Amino acid sequence: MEEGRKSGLFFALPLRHHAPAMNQAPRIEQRPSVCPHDCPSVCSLSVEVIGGRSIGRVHGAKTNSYTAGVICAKVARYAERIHHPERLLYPLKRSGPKGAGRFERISWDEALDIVAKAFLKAEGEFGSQSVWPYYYAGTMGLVMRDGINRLRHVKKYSGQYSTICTPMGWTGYVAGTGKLAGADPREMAVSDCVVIWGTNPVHTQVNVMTHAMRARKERGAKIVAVDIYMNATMKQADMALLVKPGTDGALACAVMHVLFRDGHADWDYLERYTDHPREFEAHLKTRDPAWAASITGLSVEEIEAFAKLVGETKRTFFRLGYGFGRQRNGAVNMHAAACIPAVTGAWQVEGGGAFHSNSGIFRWNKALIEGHEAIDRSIRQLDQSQIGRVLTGDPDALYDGPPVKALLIQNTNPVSVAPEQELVKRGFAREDLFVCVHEQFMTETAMMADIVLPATMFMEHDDLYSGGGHQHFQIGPKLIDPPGECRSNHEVIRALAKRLGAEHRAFDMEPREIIDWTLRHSGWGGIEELEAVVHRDVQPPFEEAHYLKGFGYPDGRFRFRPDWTAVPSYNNGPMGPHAQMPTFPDHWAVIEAETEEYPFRLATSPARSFLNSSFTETPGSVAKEGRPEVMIHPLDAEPRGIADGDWVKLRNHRGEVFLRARLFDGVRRGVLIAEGIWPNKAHPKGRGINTLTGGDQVAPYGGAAFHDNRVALEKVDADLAVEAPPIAIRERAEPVLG
Ligand SMILES: Nc1nc2c(c(=O)[nH]1)N[C@H]1C(S)=C(S)[C@@H](COP(=O)(O)OP(=O)(O)OC[C@H]3O[C@@H](n4cnc5c(=O)[nH]c(N)nc54)[C@H](O)[C@@H]3O)O[C@H]1N2
Ligand SMILES: Nc1nc2c(c(=O)[nH]1)N[C@H]1C(S)=C(S)[C@@H](COP(=O)(O)OP(=O)(O)OC[C@H]3O[C@@H](n4cnc5c(=O)[nH]c(N)nc54)[C@H](O)[C@@H]3O)O[C@H]1N2
Ligand code: SF4
Ligand SMILES: [Mo]
Repeated sequence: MEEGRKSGLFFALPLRHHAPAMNQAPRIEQRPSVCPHDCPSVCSLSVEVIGGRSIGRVHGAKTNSYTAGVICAKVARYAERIHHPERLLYPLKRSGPKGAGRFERISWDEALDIVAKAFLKAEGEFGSQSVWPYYYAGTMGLVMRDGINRLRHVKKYSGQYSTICTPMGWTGYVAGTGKLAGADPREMAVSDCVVIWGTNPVHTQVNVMTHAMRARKERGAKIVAVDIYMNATMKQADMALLVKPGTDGALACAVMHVLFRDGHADWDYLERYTDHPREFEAHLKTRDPAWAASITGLSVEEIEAFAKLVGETKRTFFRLGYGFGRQRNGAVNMHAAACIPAVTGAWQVEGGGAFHSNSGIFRWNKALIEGHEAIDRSIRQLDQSQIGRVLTGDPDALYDGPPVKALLIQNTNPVSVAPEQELVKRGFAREDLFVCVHEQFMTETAMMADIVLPATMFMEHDDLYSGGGHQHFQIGPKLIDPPGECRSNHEVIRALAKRLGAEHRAFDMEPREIIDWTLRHSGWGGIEELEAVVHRDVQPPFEEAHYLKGFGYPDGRFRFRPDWTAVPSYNNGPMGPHAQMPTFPDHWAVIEAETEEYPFRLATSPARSFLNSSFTETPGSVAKEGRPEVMIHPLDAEPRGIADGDWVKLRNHRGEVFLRARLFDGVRRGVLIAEGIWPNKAHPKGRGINTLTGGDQVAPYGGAAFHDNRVALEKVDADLAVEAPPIAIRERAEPVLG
């Protein structure tokens, strides 16, 4: 027995669940699967299934050329998550005040009846749009993730405008290319220079490192990283460019200034493949390295050296991440970085060009999964990132429509991960709000529910997965039976549909049938064909991936000067301060700049051993991450009397958060980094890092600027113990599996 930290959050983990009984060796089979988590790597897995009942080690599949046998440590030890003694096993009904954590076990029928009754009541009194199905990518399986939209559409419940992750990155990239696809990411291995920009793959998508490091090892390629602190990826780079948060547009402009100035612009390519290259060159005249140095904090020499490297290395691969998009000028900065290979013409060679996401290559026909024929365009699309505003009745966030009276939540943990936590928590505490949460664990969102339903994990149901960071798709089949009474998302949605009078043929189909239909209607053959090859590689041919037949716009030209209100990506209409967006790439000064009252810029970058809020429940990951900390430059700490390990308070106009100081000279002065989304309750006074982040919409199509927050920093003298409320479940289930 291994003792976890006991604070109500961390639990004792019995290790016996996959230990075989004496002298009776269970059969161990290696079975293929796919990692379901919200990670661009979508790794192809090989899972040890022990005696048909439990799982052992999880390995990266060697047969998948992108996974290449490598996965992250937290998924390699997945046994501790799937066989966790604190998994939810039975439907629960709240038996105390909201959020007090008192629940009692009830039957599935009773639970589903209560949920259906509450939804029908809300619909009867306030209209169908007072019910809001709310979900995200806790699982990336198409059936289990997106099936909730079928119920939504058939019932005309409020829509969800999904903004929490991708709008700035996707929009900025597509503004240039016209399509969400890029050079084959495996080509990083044959590059001469890999620029890892605004992503920390050592933490967030380890396979990028596999391919980039191969290029260094086999051909002496240079690795450049651009980030705002000396994170694990920056430490491995040959050239680490430490910029101030939200200044990447300036860096990109200065690089392109030098490329034009020094004759590294490929004019044949520019004339043939891009819009307005002459005007763009003229626009960049004033954006020289000295100008960018004053904005980015880099030296003129660093900028010149980076530009020279890129200019002299045609085979340069730009691996553009999500992180630098999470600034209020993030879409502009992403677009600016994506312009560089269009200036050098790097797109023309293998190992050159840019990549952000391949989500545009799979062409999934989700009509059946999501019930597209039932879509009613007159239904409002509530902003996912503004859930705090929506639930506290902000008329703008509600589009002046009815209040939200009932929530159905799957695959996401907003009472942790959404911005403006003070509003989120106030909203969830509403007595007149009915909340049903379908979860694997008693998350902070589940704690606020009226009804909690136990969910299966990926190895306990069938689903179909495709990789945003590569080009494969694969079935993740059911490998073992779920513990207790866990049911899959599909089972819950179809059971609710029945009670709510929602009709659609997919409610009567099994996941495998839905997968088969989806594959066939997307032009990829059927489920059996896919299973025969395990994973399918649908990388578009070189000419297409490198846009040699033209970019994704009708005239085939890359856009240096996009129409920001007509980027073919998101469709809720332009929002945020889009009218002020610069026409050509630039430094757009709309970030939450420091002020006298709030002299620091805080970013909330991902932790290696957590995945968003997932894995904060596994002892292995918690032990690796330690405790909530904020990285502070020693010279910023010293005048405030802050020593390493001291309690500090971060405060802004949204709220305040207590955590420990970690003195680190790998951050710039004036910048603070808090890695990981710890549960609110892991912080004193139950206020987590998203207390400080904003839900205002980033131009041009919304999104949350998680890494763009101004804050004040001060030392706190008190010894702040973390108060974690106990969770009491009557008839608490015994740990599964013997
Ligand atoms: N271990 C782990 N893996 C994860 C996740 C996790 O939480 N933990 N989350 C998953 C999810 S949902 C996603 S979307 C992906 C995201 O993965 P990434 O694409 O890597 O994006 P982020 O993780 O948001 O941030 C990446 C880096 O951007 C930096 N950054 C922030 N602001 C700026 C800036 O203005 N300029 C520059 N140059 N850099 C900046 C951050 O410090 C961070 O190091 O990762 C997925 N994988
Ligand atoms: N401060 C800060 N906040 C952030 C970010 C940041 O960088 N900084 N990143 C943001 C980003 S990019 C994202 S994508 C969001 C993600 O935030 P979330 O969507 O909350 O992310 P996850 O932790 O991946 O998944 C949420 C839940 O899904 C559950 N789940 C998994 N599989 C299933 C299933 O099959 N069925 C059911 N019913 N539940 C399941 C898991 O148990 C987990 O509790 O967080 C955002 N919040
Ligand atoms: S790197 Fe990402 S996709 Fe791969 S196993 Fe880890 S979390 Fe899953
Ligand atoms: Mo994300």
